[in-house]
Amino acid sequence: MDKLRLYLVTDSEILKGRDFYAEIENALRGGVTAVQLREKNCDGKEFLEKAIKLRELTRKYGAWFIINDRIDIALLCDADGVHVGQSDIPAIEARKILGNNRIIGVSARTIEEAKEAELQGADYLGVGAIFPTSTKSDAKIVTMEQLRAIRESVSIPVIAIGGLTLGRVRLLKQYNIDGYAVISAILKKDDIYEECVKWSNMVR
Ligand code: TZP
Ligand code: MG
Repeated sequence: MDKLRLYLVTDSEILKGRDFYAEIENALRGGVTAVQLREKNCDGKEFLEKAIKLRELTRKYGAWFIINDRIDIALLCDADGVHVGQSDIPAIEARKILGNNRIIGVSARTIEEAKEAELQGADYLGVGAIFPTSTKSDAKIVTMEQLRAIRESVSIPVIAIGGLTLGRVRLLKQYNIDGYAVISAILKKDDIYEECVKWSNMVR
C-alpha cells in the first residue's frame, strides 16, 4: 500500500481556470503516488471524461487512480478503486460490484466507523479533517488523539486528510500512518511540480 503515501485529491475549482490535466500531470511528475478524482459540481458525462483522461495520466506515472463515490465511473474508466464516505454506498455493497481486484477506501471519523469499514472489507481508511480546512465546508475535526486511536484499532492502512501542510505532516509523523491526502496545500501552489517534490521527500 505504498501508493497511499502521497495521495492528491482533485478539486478543479481550486485551480481557478489553470489547465486541470497539465497541473495534475505536474503533480504526478513531482511524485504523487495516488490521485483521487473528486468533483463535487460535475455531471456524469464530464466526470467520466475527466476520469478517462486522468486514468491515462496516472497509468503513465504508475500512480493509483481512485474515484470519489461513483462506482459506475470507476468501472467505466478502469480506475484502481473508489473512495466512499459514510453516507455513500457501504464498502460491503461496493465490493459486490467492484470485485476483489479493486481498492475500496472509506472515510472514518471514529473508532466505530473505522472498525465497521474494516469488517466490511475496506482496503484503507481516510481520516479527517485533522486540521481546519476551507476546502470541504462541512468537514468536522478529528483530533490527532482520535487519529492515533483509530490507527491502533484497525490493521488496514490509514491516511490523514484535512488542512495538511508540510509543517503539519511533520507533526503527524509520530502516528505511524500510511499516507497523507492533500488538496489545497498542493493545488494552490503556483509551481505544483516543485511542491510535490517537497511533499514526496517529506512523506517518505
Ligand atoms: N475530507 C475531509 S477534509 C477534506 C476532505 C475531502 C478536504 C481536504 O482539503 P485540504 O485542502 O487538503 O484541507
Ligand atoms: Mg462521498
